[in-house]
Amino acid sequence: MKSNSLIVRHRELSGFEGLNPRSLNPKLAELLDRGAYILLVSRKALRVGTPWRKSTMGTLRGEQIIAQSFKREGVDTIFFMMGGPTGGTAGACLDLGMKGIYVRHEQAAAMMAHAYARVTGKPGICIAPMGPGVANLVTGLGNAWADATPVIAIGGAAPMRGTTLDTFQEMDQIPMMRPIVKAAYRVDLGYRIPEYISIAFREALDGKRGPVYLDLPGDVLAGKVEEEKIHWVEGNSRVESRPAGDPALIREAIQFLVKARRPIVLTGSGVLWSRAENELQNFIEATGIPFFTTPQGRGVVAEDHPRSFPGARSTAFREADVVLLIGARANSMLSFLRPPRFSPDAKLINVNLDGKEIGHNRAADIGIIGDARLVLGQLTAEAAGKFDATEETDWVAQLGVKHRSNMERSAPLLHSDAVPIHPLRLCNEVKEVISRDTILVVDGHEILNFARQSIPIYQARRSLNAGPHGCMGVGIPFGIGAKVARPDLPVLVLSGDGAFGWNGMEMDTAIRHQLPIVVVVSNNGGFTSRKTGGSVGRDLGFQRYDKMVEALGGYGEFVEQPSAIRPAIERAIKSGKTALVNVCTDPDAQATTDMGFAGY
Ligand SMILES: Cc1ncc(C[n+]2csc(CCOP(=O)(O)OP(=O)(O)O)c2C)c(N)n1
Ligand SMILES: [Mg+2]
Repeated sequence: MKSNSLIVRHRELSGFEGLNPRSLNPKLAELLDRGAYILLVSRKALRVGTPWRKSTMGTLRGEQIIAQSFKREGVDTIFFMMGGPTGGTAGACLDLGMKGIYVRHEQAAAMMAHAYARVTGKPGICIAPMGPGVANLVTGLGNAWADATPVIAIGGAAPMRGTTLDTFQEMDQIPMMRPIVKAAYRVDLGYRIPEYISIAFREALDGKRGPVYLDLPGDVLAGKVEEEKIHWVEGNSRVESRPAGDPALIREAIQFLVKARRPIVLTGSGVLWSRAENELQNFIEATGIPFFTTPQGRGVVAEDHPRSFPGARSTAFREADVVLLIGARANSMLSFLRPPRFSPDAKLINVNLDGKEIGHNRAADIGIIGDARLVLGQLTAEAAGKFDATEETDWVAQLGVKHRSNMERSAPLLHSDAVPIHPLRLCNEVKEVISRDTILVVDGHEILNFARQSIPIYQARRSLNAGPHGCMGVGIPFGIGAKVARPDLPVLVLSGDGAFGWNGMEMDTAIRHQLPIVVVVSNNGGFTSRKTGGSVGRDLGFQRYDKMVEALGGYGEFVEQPSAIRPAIERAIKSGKTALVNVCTDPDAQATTDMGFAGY
């Protein structure tokens, strides 16, 4: 906080408009005359950071140009932290009617923007103050990069006129960001701000999505620019056209699939970004081919569809003779598509918008560059009359048997009355209590793996998790970002007690902004199972996270008995508040996973 700033608390404040801050406090009036920023804080409603500086007619400050450029790009929400020199940028965005969510840690702002992007399909926006604030964005932006998600981050920077002077919080921020974003630019001239914002949007959304970082020096943000000199980006500068697949390769792909005895369709987040869920379902129903998704691409078709066999995933991957991969990367989530997880003899048809992904880690027999929606439409048209989709082939029957036997094997634990509670029992209660359209966020290790096996996802953009980066701490910020994106949908966060710790303080953010997310903590007293994590640095104790949330003004429940789980979650939902249900689970329960995360 600048030394010439002052925080004014005003209980009855209902919004910034119409309020003359000079009337609140004589000391404030004096500071305002000297060009101070003003931050207004209220527990009920708030507007933050509008710099109460007079703007000469015909000029705009850099921060106002950013806000106007965002508006033209359709931005309706920003996630931000106050502080110099970007506080005025957030204020200018709020002045234009955007919703502002202000956080307790910049990492969380980046993660909220990430979830917002995954749920809406639009880039999420986060704004952080310079130096340590920007450094705190790194984990969130790195995670968005690993998850190929469009986030646009505005970072404050020390003024250009002070570069190299060791000015306050001066740091060379661009090199810090470059490896974890698609593009990073320092915005050096105020009149070019709209061009940089346009570049950021186009870069974030082009092909494989990803985060973009813009570095904004304080003097560019505060500097005035004559309006006629501003390089506004007019008209449609964002191309929405999608590439279709090469028709000859589409024909070849269908010939492969017609001849296949054990084909599978394997899809990733590319299908979600392209909004190709209906086209995928049509293709599956036209061909009868069993389908699987990456952990991040779940829900694109309901997982209780007759061609969904999640319990037979390992068998299907190992024995498939033709794999049709669509909008998914051959990364660790899919064991690089290599043996022993996949057969060395399997034929691979790889469909991706980004040609660089085709052939990565495993050569493709057919590589199709194209948008998932268009290619799936082409494949369905080409498949007409060539498949008997209703036929229960030996392959479908084999996967069905395997799926059912695996489900039956876990049934006793799903219904176990043991105390401490088995995490699968907790997952089963969550599964029973949530609606099909709930956005489910899962964070943690054992609990993530248990939930993956036991809670189906039924719709597109209803599942968020720690992602291909396995980034602990996303749970609460993802829940908040998802709720802001879709206030009409219920949001439930299932989190490990360890994972909760990273951004647990964001429960305060949810409470302040009246976002009724329900967080269920699988509290096994530490990081991972005792069997996985050993004894070094594992134990956290069975902390009362529910009391912490109550103290912040939310709703809390503490559960030790299996039969008490569901009523507690139901009461939490009914409370209409930001809620946390703290469920003590078995510290020795260890999930099995066939992911081989660290393997290469
Ligand atoms: C940011 C980050 N730091 C550390 C790790 C390493 N890590 C992976 S799982 C895990 C513990 C998760 O424990 P918890 O959230 O309690 O879930 P549980 O396994 O106990 O269900 C840790 C520390 C990570 N993946 N991400
Ligand atoms: Mg734990």
